[in-house]
This record gives sequence, structure tokens and C-alpha cells, in this order.
Amino acid sequence: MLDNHPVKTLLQSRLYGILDLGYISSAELRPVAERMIEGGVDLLQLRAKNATEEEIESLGQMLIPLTEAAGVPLIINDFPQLVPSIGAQGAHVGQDDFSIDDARWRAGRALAAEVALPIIGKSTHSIEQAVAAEQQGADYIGFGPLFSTPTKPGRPAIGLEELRRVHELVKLPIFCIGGIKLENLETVIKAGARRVVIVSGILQASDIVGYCRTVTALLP
Ligand code: 3NM
Repeated sequence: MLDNHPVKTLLQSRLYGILDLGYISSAELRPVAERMIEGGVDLLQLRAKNATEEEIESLGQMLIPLTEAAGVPLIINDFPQLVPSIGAQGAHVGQDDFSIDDARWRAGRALAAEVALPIIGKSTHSIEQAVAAEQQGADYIGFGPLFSTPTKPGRPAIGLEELRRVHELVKLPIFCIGGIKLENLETVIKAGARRVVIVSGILQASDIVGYCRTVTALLP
């Protein structure tokens, strides 16, 4: 897999894009993924909260030639068991989902040249959860929501105060998430963020390629 295009390692990754079917239709998935890749996202996640497992499997299989050609890891939200049949590079699980060990087992394990697969990411919403996810063997964490966001309703914002501390305590790649947009990106970076996930900001941009390029140019 990814013979000609080594997977970008997590450590090199700065901008994590999510193909969230709450914002785009399945018909838009491919063209939007192409634009995000052209704009320079380092990781792509497929997130479809209202789709069936079978639908996610076929959408993932449709995306994989595209992401593989670009050397961008494809991460499947919530369904680690689909990683082998999609040929994806990993899975992302939430606090109420599978444990990291269980997710890794379901996703299977193979060794690629530059990165141990599958990648397993975990959502964390506090410093305690971030530290625990590292101890439990996550490969990266999401940390948020920094700001309240309609993409993940009902979850309180954790703000920017803890960003420096979480980066001191946790050595894994930390992707800050939740309400991050081009307009507040510099504030978020000044507060200590090095990697970000942006969902609605990218998916609602009139020029997705340009938006992603501007974000990656700002990230240190
Ligand atoms: N997870 P937007 S916040 C999917 O805090 C997700 O774990 C979060 O979307 C978390 O960029 C979030 O549109 C939504 O705010 C991020």
C-alpha cells in the first residue's frame, strides 16, 4: 500500500480535515476530498454520524484510491472494524466508544515503511483525558472543543487556557479541535496549538483549496 507515496507521518501533520456528511452530501465527497488534498490537508477523516456501516464502507472504498495516490492517511470515525475492508490507515474513536486497544485490535495491525498502522486517534475533552489517552496507547489525540461548535452540539467549550499545559504533559501529536476557523486561527496558535482540525470552516468555504492553503501557511 502507498508504495509510491509514503504516508505523511503524524509528526509531520498539521492540518487534519474531516469529510463530515453533516455538511456535505455523499455525492460531494469525492470533489471535496480532492480539493482538501489539493489544499494540503495532512490527514483526512471520514465522519458520517447518520450513515450505516455498509454506507461508510462503500464511501471509504471510493475515497481510498484518491487518498492513497496523495499519500494522505484516511482515518475512519467510529468504525475501526472497517479499516481492513476499506484499506484505510486508521480509526478515530470518542470517549464513549471503543477503548484504544479494542479499536486497534479491530482495525488490525500491519507495518508500513514510515508509520505503524493502523493509526488510532482518540477524542479528549480535558487534560486528564488527554494524559489517559497517551497512557492507553493512542497515536494522536483530538483536544477540544476549544470553542462551542454546531458540529458537535452540547459539548462545553474548554477554551484556550489549558493548551500550553496539555502540550507540556502530552507528547503525542495533539490536534486542537472545535470552532477553529481562519478568523481565530492566529489566536489559537498563539495560545499554543501546533496542529488543528477544522471541519465546518473548510467544508463551508467557497474556495476550499485556498482556505486550506491559507491555514497551512499560518501553522508553524
Ligand atoms: N470533535 P468544527 S469538536 C468532531 O471536541 C468534533 O472532540 C470535537 O467541528 C471534540 O471545526 C468537533 O466545525 C467538531 O467546529 C469540530
